[in-house]
Amino acid sequence: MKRRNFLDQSTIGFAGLLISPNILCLNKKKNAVIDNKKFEPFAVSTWNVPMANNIAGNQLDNGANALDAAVKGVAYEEANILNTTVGKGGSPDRDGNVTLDACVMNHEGNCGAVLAVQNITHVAALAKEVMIQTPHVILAGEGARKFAINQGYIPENLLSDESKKAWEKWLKNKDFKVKINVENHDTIGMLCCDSAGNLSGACTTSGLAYKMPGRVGDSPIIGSGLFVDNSVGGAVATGLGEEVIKTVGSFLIVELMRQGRSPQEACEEAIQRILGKHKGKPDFQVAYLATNKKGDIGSYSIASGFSYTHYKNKINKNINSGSVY
Ligand code: SD4
Repeated sequence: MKRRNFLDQSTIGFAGLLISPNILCLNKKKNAVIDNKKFEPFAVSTWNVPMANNIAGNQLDNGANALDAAVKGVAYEEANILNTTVGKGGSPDRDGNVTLDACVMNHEGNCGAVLAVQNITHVAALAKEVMIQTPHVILAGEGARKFAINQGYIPENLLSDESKKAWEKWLKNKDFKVKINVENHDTIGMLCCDSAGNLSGACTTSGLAYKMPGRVGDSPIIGSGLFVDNSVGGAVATGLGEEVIKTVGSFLIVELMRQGRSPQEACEEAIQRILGKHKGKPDFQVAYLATNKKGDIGSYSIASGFSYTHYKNKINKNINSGSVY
């Protein structure tokens, strides 16, 4: 018995010696595959913004993290004087002052926002500074401007000659119902996924043209203009901010995706949530863009004319969104 025991044990031991290295090898291989798992990075932005989205995509391909890529991507539109809805060259409020709104949110659920900031072009980067450098999430108005200057931002005149002319023309009739669509658009909301599979986003705007001084829309409001949950996905909004805020649109979309809706289904349901508050065809536009962790994209708007830009595998293309009307 003793001998048999010895043999049994030694057989197990020997077999163990034979098997263990293989198991270790397999485990090592398995771990190596998990450790090295690379996600295919992508960037997606509201509207037709080939340059901004391409910048973000290239940043991601070169190893940038999702937040930095989004902030650098949207910075192109912030500096683009021809874009009259974002950054420098943006449309002013009724008094002729350009006031900018922006926010960012990263894969850890951290966020930062700046509201109604004057004289600072790159407000998405400033929102990121608020997130990183301060104990706060939101800085507004003069406080945000002072913070920017302390951080080394150079104050600039944001009112371009074109935007000034358009405002002076507007002053003659003072039409307070400014439409937001393809002819008067470009608030940029961008969602990026980096090669580590982390999602982040940025949203930046000059807001509604000829708004009341002090008015802030959805774009810098976390949950309305932008929301990211790295375990689920992200969403961004454009259009009439008041309607997005009332339904906390981007948060709603992420929560719907958490419950199992696809990004497309979630965007459509969020649009229906707004429409449910209005009788008949509304005279305003709201559009949503969303992604889940797999990189499935959804988009939907009330009125036709909304599109988004998508970058993956070095292909950057503009895609028309579905709409209710
Ligand atoms: C706002 N949502 O301030 C922004 C405007 C916008 O394209 O999206 N313009 O309400």
